[in-house]
Amino acid sequence: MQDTQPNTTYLKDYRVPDYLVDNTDLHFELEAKVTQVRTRLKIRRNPKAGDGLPPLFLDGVDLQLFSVTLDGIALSSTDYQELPQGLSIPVEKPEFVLEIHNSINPEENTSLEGLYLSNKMYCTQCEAEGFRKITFYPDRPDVMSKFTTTIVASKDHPVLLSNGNEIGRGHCEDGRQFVTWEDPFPKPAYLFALVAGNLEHVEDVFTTARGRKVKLQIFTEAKNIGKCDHAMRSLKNAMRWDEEVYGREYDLDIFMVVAVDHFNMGAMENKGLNIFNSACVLASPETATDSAFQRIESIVGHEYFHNWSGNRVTCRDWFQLSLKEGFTVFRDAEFSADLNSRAVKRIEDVTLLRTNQFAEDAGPMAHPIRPDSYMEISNFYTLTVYEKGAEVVRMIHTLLGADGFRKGSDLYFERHDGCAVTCEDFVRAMEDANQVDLTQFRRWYSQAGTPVLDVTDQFDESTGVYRLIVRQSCPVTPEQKDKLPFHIPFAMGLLDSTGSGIALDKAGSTQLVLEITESEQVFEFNGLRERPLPSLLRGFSAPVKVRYDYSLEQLLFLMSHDSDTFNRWDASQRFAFKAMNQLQSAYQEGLSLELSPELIVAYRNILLNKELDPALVAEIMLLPSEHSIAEESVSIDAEAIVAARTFARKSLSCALIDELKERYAELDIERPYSPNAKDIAERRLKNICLEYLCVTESADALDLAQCQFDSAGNMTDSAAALSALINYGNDQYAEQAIHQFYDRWKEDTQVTELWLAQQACSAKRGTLNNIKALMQHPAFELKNPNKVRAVIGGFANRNFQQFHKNDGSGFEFVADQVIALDKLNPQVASRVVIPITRWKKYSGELAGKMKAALLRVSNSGELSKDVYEVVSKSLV
Ligand code: 0A1
Ligand code: ZN
Repeated sequence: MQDTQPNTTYLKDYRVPDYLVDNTDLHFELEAKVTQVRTRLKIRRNPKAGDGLPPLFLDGVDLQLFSVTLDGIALSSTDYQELPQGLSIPVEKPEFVLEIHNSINPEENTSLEGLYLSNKMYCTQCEAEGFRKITFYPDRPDVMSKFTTTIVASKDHPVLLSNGNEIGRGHCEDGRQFVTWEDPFPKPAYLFALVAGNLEHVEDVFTTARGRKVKLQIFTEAKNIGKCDHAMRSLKNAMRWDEEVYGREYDLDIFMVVAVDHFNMGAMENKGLNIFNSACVLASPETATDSAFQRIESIVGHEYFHNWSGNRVTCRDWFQLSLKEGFTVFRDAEFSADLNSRAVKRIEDVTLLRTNQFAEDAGPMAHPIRPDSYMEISNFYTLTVYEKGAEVVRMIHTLLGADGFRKGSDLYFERHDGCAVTCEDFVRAMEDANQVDLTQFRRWYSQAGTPVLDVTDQFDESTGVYRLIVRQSCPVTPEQKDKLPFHIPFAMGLLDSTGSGIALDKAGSTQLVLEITESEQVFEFNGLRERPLPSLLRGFSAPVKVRYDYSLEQLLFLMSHDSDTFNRWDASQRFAFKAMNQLQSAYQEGLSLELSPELIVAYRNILLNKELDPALVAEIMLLPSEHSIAEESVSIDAEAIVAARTFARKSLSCALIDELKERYAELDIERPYSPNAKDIAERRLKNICLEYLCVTESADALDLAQCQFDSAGNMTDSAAALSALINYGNDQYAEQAIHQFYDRWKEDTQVTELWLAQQACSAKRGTLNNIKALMQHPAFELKNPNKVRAVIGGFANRNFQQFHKNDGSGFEFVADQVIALDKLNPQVASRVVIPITRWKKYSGELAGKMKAALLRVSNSGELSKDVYEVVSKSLV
């Protein structure tokens, strides 16, 4: 049991900082076990903080303190107080210089926050509160300071990097060397970065719209130097895009990116020195899949876009995290949509939101995009803050239109450049630039949960009047019972019986954005000749669930006629959900299963439709995942979900075997690899056909997979073939493919991670015994978050069947791993625990077994704040 309960921090308690730091000079002497840190801070009383001179509090965690000097005079240890969370120093003057000498131990730092070692490279991660693990400092985003950093290291670490511009370098008498960096832009400590290692780099130049030349460098270990081209291309595309779409130019003369193997998240936007998880930056056609190429493009864009939305204008406090993250995810999504297929990007993002963010909104950790409180801020880097936050920004974009939104963002950047601000400031800039009132819209920032729109309609043949009746509601979430109505932009159209869009206003528009603001609202359309078919929430214009009782025929009609590509796909999802629900019920009642013949006909038509973008065909063919079916369930019956989906896939593959073969053959074209939208779409559809064919486990199909495995010229095809062999081949072939693949790629970290994940995610291979064996494999490392995400995360999040085994062994395993990981890396542990926190949504014995596993974590001894918060909130 926990001895002391971690404190909760509340938004309502926000106070401006007592002191400001104008300058921060840092001096590091790097050593694996004892790194010396000397800090010189120019501090002054914050004029906005009131009168008097309260003690100065500096955050500090796991630091060894040697000395504190105030205006050149050494303080004795009785002059200040060393507390568990930092230093408290009495102050007598409104301005002073404070010098601190402390040491840290990067080698022992397995939390990967602060300064740590990855392989042999020193690197930092300071967001959100990692800087306090480097030195004593007011570690909060509203304290912005100009940083100068000197790094001293031995010759084994020839590359020494920090934020800003290099202003000096040289050799020390003892043979070590040093480099000094100066960042001219004041920044909060969370944007500080330092890297030291034996690194190589690729270099390029970007010329800004105004003709300034910016040096671009990507640093990696020598073995990865051939994997940087795609990231460099993506970076230049992002820089151009931000100039064109937002009028934002880069502001330093140099922009550096470093790839590290040990990283808790995807990447970090440190000023001028982005640090990336290797998996989110390194790619080559032989080693990276299409989705890795796309992930890299969007993350490189995301981190770059933060230079304005995050760095130039930052957050006042961590409750405002969505200010930078929601906005930046929206920016990166639009960037990817502009460079690739807009519809496919939207489908992918909405699928993620519906499956995982909706589940978060319905679970014990549900929170608004601007939370009111937290115990550990790292727990709030969530799909809600990021992805739902981006949807909220998108709704503002929809309500104001592209030009209005741009006016708003210009005003926001102009007003707040160099400042630490709030979500409220963002919304106000949007309002002021457009003279609109977003008072009610602000509820999206403060209310949690996924709103539901119940839609019904009426048509009066005699008058030609059609009415849409929309009722909104929002489920109860922790600490929020009653919700006020949201302001919801609801894009819609009406189709006539030929499938054409009906004119909805005098201008002849066939699509309107209705503004829903009341709990119940009626929208009237006049002059209709026949009952129309509504196409609702086009493009997913708001993060809500829409309930409308479509018949199968109507869904089929929308699938083939809706002018909104997203809604054509969405109709197919509704169709598939209906079929899957029928199968689930039949399974639960012990009846024999039969897949709706209409679904088979519809899927055959789609598969053979050469007019449709193959990417869309692929998305439709996939069928909703087990997790999205679970999310839709009132009470999750895991066994029935697996049975229904497995049966549906088998039935489809048997019924469509000839069509699948035909399309596979047609799409199996040899060509040089390029990660462009068209080729990616064709490879995706081809590999989905291959997978369906293998579902039949026929020798023919498995031969195809083997043949593709042996001859694939890129990792997308190779990995798809491996997956088919792992999931559907007989054990001997699967085993052989697994060995062969590992032998070929064991020196490549990214491919090895993929290899681990494929086994962990396989319903067939990823049994608990295999997972445990995989964790003993030399390729696995509990201290590396990517490996943990591949194996433990793969099993718990993407191996629905094995994780949910009726005996509860999957939950027990996850509990064991959380307990072990919490000692090493609390941030990772508190993510790994999530799949066992949603026990209340399960039916039957699984709920009890999941809760028991969670209780075991809860009672396992002293927990980190991170895990304690998630576990305790899930047991309420
Ligand atoms: N700001 C980064 C994400 C990030 C957050 C926390 C981290 O460590 C705890 C690392 C990265 C982004 O949005 O890309
Ligand atoms: Zn971000």
